[in-house]
Formats: sequence, C-alpha cells, structure tokens
Amino acid sequence: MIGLTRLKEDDVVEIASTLEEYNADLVRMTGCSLREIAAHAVGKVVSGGYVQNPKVAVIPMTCGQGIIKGFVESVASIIDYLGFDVVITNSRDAGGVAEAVQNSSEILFMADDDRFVAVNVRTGKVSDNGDATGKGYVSGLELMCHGLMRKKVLVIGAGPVGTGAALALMHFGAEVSIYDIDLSASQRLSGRLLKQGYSVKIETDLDGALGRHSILVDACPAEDVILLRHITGDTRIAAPGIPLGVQATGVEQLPKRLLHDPLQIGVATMIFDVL
Ligand code: PYL
Repeated sequence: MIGLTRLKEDDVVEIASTLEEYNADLVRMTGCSLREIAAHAVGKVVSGGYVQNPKVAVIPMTCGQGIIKGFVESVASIIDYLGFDVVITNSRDAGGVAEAVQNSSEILFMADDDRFVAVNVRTGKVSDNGDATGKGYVSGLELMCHGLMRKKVLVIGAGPVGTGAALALMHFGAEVSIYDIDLSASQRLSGRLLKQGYSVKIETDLDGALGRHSILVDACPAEDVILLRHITGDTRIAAPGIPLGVQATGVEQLPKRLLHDPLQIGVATMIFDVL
C-alpha cells in the first residue's frame, strides 16, 4: 500500500490558532460546526455537553521517521476545542501509553508512520484516521450538498481515505464512481463494496470523469488533478488529500464549496467514532 502522505510541520503549525476561524468557515459552507459534522459522520446526536466526558491522552511516537513537530499539539488542540479533557503525555511510545492508562485516560490517540488511531481502552473501540477522515469529509459534503441521495459523486483515490469516503457515500445513497491511478486499487475497492451489496462504477479516464461529475472527493496525494476547466458553478469538493489536489486558480472559484484541512475533520470524527 502506498504509504500515507506524511504531514510536515508547516501543515500543522497553524491549526491550533485558527480553529475558531476554521469552524466559522465550516458553518458557512455546511451550516454545521466541526463538532456537528463529526457527530453526523458517525450517526451520533450532539448534546450540548457530553453524558460521559472521557479523559483523552495524545501520545507522541518516535518510531519510524519519528516526531512531527507540532503534530500531537495540533491533535490535542482539536480535541480540546471540541470540549474534551485532553492531555499530551510527558513520556513517548510505550511509556506514554503506560502514563495515559495510569492517569485514567479512556481514549488514547497515537500515530506512527503507517497508522493514526484513536482507541477507547474501556470499550475496545478503535478508529483509524484514514477511515474517519473519509467519513468526516463525506459528512461535510452531504451537508454542503443538502443530501447526496441518488447524486453522482466521483472519488479520486482508492486508498484508506477514499475507501472510508466511498463507504460513507453509499450510506448516504450516492451513486459512486471511483478513479485511482492504479486500476487494481479501484478494482479492489469495487470488489470490497460489492461484497457489502454496493456497486460502484470504475473510471479509467480521470479527465473525462471530471467532466461528468460536479461532486468530487479528492482523496489522493497528488497536486493539480482538479483543474480550473473542471470547475463549474455546481462543483462541490471534499478534499482530504494532502497536498490539495485542486489547482490554485480553481480554488479561487470555490470560496464556499471546498472542504480541505490537514487534520481537523479527521481527528474530530475519530473521537466521536470511539465515544
Ligand atoms: C495522520 C496523518 C494524516 C496524513 N498523514 C498522516 C501522517 O502524517 N502520519 C505520520 C504521523 C507521525 C506522527 C509522529 C508523532 O509526532 O507522534 N509519530
């Protein structure tokens, strides 16, 4: 599997300080807050407070390519913004896990180079960032489009995020087409969905497919795949992919119709996934 795009310090450095502004953007684009989008993604109703307010710990992991400066701080800031009691452990790796459990944290967040997970140590529930990001972005897209029932949606990228998005789109009743630069990846995803009773159309010509779809999920790690000429007045884009796949001149055409962030929607959906 192609590894996840590894975030850089520049991708996360401004997250904590712009959460309020980003949340206002989400409300403008979808009518809902980050918290409401995440809860909608996992089918949970959001009350003002939470019946249970679990303690959350975010654990730095030094394995593989190691720490990303600002990563755990950004994750913790999103969780704090959503109203949860969150700490970053002083220890890292196994020591961090031990510290979190010993300080009675119920939900642990940690990421190595291959997986970013949230685990609920009380219930055993696990949420993977790829799947949660796909679900969370589709939730925002569904709100932005005022429903996706029987609407054609093109998913670009059949990796973990694209897979989570395709499953969520099926849940919302959309007609899903999938494109991946690796045809076998599209075929694997199509086969997996067929086993769950869903059929997706496989696209092999991205340019043609972009000409035939106005609702898009950019779940691939490439730049400039969605060009200005592909964008119309009806275009709506959920773009979890890092870096952003929409050409810069196209972004200007989409002030309120493009969802894109490096971590916020994914992390918010993860915590609601394991509550
Ligand atoms: C979770 C992100 C979303 C996109 N790519 C994923 C990524 O960058 N993964 C690597 C995360 C490494 C974190 C490092 C730390 O600071 O704890 N181990």
